[in-house]
Amino acid sequence: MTTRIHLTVVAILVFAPALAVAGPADRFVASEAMIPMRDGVKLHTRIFIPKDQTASPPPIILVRTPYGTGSAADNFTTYLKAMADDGYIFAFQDLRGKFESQGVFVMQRPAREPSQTDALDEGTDTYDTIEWLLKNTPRNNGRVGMLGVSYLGWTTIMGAIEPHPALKAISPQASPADMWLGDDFHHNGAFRLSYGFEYAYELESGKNLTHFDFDRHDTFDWYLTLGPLANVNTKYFHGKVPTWNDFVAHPDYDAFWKKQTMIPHIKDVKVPTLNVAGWWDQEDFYGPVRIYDALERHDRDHKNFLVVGPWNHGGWGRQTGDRLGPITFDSATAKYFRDEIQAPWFAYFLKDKGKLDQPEALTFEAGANKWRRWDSWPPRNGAADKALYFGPGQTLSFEPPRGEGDSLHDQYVSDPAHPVPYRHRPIQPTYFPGGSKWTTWLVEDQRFVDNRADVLAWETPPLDHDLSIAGEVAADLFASTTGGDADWIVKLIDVYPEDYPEDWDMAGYQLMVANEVFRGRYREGFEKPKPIEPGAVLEYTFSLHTQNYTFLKGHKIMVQVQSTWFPIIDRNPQTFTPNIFEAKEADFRAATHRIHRSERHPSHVKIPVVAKPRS
Ligand code: PG9
Repeated sequence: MTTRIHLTVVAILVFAPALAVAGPADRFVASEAMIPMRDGVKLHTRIFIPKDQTASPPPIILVRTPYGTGSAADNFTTYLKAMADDGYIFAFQDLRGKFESQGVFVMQRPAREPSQTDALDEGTDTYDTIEWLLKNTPRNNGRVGMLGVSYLGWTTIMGAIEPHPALKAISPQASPADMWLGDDFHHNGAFRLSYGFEYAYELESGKNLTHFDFDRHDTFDWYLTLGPLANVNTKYFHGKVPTWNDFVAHPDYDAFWKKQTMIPHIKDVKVPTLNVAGWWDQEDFYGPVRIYDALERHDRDHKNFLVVGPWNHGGWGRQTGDRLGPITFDSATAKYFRDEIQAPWFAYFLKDKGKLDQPEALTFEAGANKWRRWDSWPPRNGAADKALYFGPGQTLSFEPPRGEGDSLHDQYVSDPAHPVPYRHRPIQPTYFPGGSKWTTWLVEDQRFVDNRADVLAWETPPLDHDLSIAGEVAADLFASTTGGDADWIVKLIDVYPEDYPEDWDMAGYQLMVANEVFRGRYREGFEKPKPIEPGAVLEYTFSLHTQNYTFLKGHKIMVQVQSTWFPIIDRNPQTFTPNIFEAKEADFRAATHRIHRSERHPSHVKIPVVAKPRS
């Protein structure tokens, strides 16, 4: 096999014309290769070799993508600039079945079981690619690194489950870990409709990417007019989008989703790993922290690290990172990451350069606008959980509620025919080429829904001191409904002072700091949905994930609860139907939901309060 691979490479290197790339990639010679995998399928790979032949032999950086490699060289202007300046061989590869690669694309192809030694997965494709690159790129130093954001972060971690011995450092960034529990396609069983629909179509309508052709700019209207989810296949996809069919066939957390997640395959830290996440990542925040956590359980030799910055999805790879939407951070956080963390990380492991000054976890504490170093994440010491209880008159306080009685609740009518928009309308298609506010929706001012009758809010008085949190935020709701099912959406919000001369646009701004949705039918287990008994007060506890944030003196803390978040989350019919993807129009009914706040049913949000905020 080796000889065959070798010959193929030579042929490609001879026949593919070497292109001199203009601009920032000027110092590379670019070529293309079709790299054969063990089953004979060839994967298209763009290779950039430094022109400078006098420097010591460079390591190889491998990036594997479903999104095409045509603009790979653009990475040298920002995301990979510091590394390009330092001198690496870069290889960007199309996954099986995508763009110019042969084979069949499978959305997040599951890792093979250790016993399936003849099976193929992203790990074997990575292995075969590394083997080829080592033998066929001139002057490489025999070491390989991998990195990438999101799907590319996922291929990075998948490549490290049964790694090639030359793979010496990786950085999976915003990689999804579990598409049903918390990443792109579902959160706690609630289906991420607009993302799931648009992404599945985009990736699976052809070898290249194809945007779904909406007939209107505000997709809020489009999805509402769509009606029940069954109409997707009847009217648009006609059973031709495999991932959509999987959504329909696997509404619950069944073997399909459990096989797709790589978490059970993580049994060791085989390669030094720099996990990267953004606090306001609109796609995959659950994943990178979950992967860090899974690796950490096996990290005997201290090779596993975490960095979380004030970024949206992949925000560390673009621009300077001194702001996100209107929120400012006082320093160039993304540039800092690229120059002072990412580049030194790979230089240390792949070039023996410098020393590693990487704390176990490095998090950016927005509000205080400072980087913090931690010995563990979430911190084992230094923060204590405190409950913020919902009270009468829309108050929120650390004092538990007193008394009993039916009146100790707040209520709203949640109507699937009039769902709450998850962001300001118009809601442009997710990846609309003309510009979409998708990328910053998590930092939008929540006042746009604050006065709706179907959004409840409780808030503290202005804080008389800075209050910092570091660790996990969690919701503990006691709720009842007149329906047979309900979604519970909880948002922890920093309310800026009304008097804010620093920036009047920010006066009274409601910034989401943590949030999550929970589909009520799964309160007793994700594998088997159960109807909610109408009128029964039930407890729902779920994580709003970890955060490191300072609510500044004079700001208020608010919690909002609502039951629709459309169209990022599909509408819960609120009548129990075993599979919501097959629900009928008549199943969608308004219901009255109550959030209880009595001594016996003290709804609250738990926050990890840092004992002494550091300066
Ligand atoms: N969030 C995207 C994704 C990753 C993996 C699977 C599905 C979607 C991405 O940005 O790549």
